[in-house]
Amino acid sequence: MKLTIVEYPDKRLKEKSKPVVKFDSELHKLLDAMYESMLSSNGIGLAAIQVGYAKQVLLLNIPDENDAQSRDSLIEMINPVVVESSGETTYQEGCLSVPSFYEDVNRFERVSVNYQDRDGNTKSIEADGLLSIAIQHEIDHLNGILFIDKLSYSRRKKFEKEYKKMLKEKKISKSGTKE
Ligand code: Y12
Ligand code: CO
Repeated sequence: MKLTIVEYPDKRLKEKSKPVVKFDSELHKLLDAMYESMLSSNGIGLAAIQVGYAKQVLLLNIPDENDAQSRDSLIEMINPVVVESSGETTYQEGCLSVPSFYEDVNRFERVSVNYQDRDGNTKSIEADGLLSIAIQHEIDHLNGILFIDKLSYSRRKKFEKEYKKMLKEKKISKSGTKE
């Protein structure tokens, strides 16, 4: 299954994802295809809506201290729910659906999350650091929220201007012609 990353301002990114009820081979196929897409795009987190599926499914693959990503550290979360959160932290985030843009976002420092694995088993995790930030970023996707929605009014305005310019330049370089 070949998946394409959905990019802002695609309206699908505003959709609320639905809980998964069937833990079957279709779900496993989606998870495996998402993993391939995430790795080939140099991502460390991906939600199903970013490849056009409005399902409560996300992946996290935080690099180790040598900046290497291994399948052993892949976390697949189905139907995740944040049950506890504490502290505050700020991190410069990026998103495969908002290419070439990075901005500081405020998040909880630590979160505890209940979720299900690909076979429907109930799991829980306590996270801090980059994993905690990535979990919150990806769960936001399941609720139709992008990290750019968390920016101040003025930063968002600046983003919209820069992003529009970037899209225009991309279009020109693809067509090879100027207006
Ligand atoms: C901290 C903050 C945010 C997250 C969510 C997951 N975000 C990503 O995985 C972002 C990946 C990303 C990859 C890019 O591509 C390359 O670096 C080659 C990228 O660059 C371009 O789009 C040009 C931007 C974002 C987790 C933890
Ligand atoms: Co994202």
